Amino acid sequence: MPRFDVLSLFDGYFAPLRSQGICRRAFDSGALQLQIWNPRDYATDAHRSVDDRPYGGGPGMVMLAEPLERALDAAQQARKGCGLDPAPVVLFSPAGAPLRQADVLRWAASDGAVLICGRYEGVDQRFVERCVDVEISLGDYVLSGGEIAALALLDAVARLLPGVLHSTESAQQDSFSDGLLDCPHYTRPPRDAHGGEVPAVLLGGDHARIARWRRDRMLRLTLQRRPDLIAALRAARRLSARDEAALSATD
Ligand code: 9D3
Repeated sequence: MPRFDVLSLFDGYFAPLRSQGICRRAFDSGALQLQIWNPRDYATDAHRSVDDRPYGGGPGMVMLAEPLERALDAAQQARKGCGLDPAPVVLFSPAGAPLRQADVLRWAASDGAVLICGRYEGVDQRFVERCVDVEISLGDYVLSGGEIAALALLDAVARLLPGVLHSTESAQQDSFSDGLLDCPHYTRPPRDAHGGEVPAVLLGGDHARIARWRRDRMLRLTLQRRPDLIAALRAARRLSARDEAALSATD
């Protein structure tokens, strides 16, 4: 049952997580705990400053180490009060390692973390060196801050927690398909108003044939759109001779 403490100047981002969809279930059942800490509440000057101009010049502002450090201490103290050990400290940053499902699985099985959402151009490096254990990015595009990345991590973790999805089934499915893009899905009617048809194999009851069809579609779609994922599976010797045959089929 992980607990996450989030340091953010914009706590409004996190309210919908508690009130909607799958994530709400995770909170309602107690499977996921979340507390938001605003570094502004830990600023010490009259203006409650949380940022200042960068030494050396340049655009934008840099988050002050001091309010972050005090907010982090408060979060770790609160965790200690709940009988938890000090948590790993995550900083969301465009310079971090991209978040992967394997990481999400580990966070879901952990006691959680303190998640720090940067804003402005970045965070004073002295804070990063003293306090941060791991830097995580959401991908190679520019966001306005770390909040969306923190939400992505929390959402990805929440759906894996016991009692949230039909957890065993869907989460296991994730790891079956492990490393491949998903196959197409269909539901009723079998022929829609635009003449769109469901592939015949899915309408028959031959489950072995259906499983093969799905695997083949996953393999071919992944080769088309994410050849990097196919390369990774090959390098890990995770593709069978049958998989390779499906990948070289031209029909
Ligand atoms: C050229 C300087 N910019 C780096 C790309 C400065 C900069 C822009 C935007 C520094 C920080 C930000 C705010 N972004 C995040 O805090 C962030 C982020 C992102 O922008 N992309 C992907 N993942 C993440 S996680 C946190």
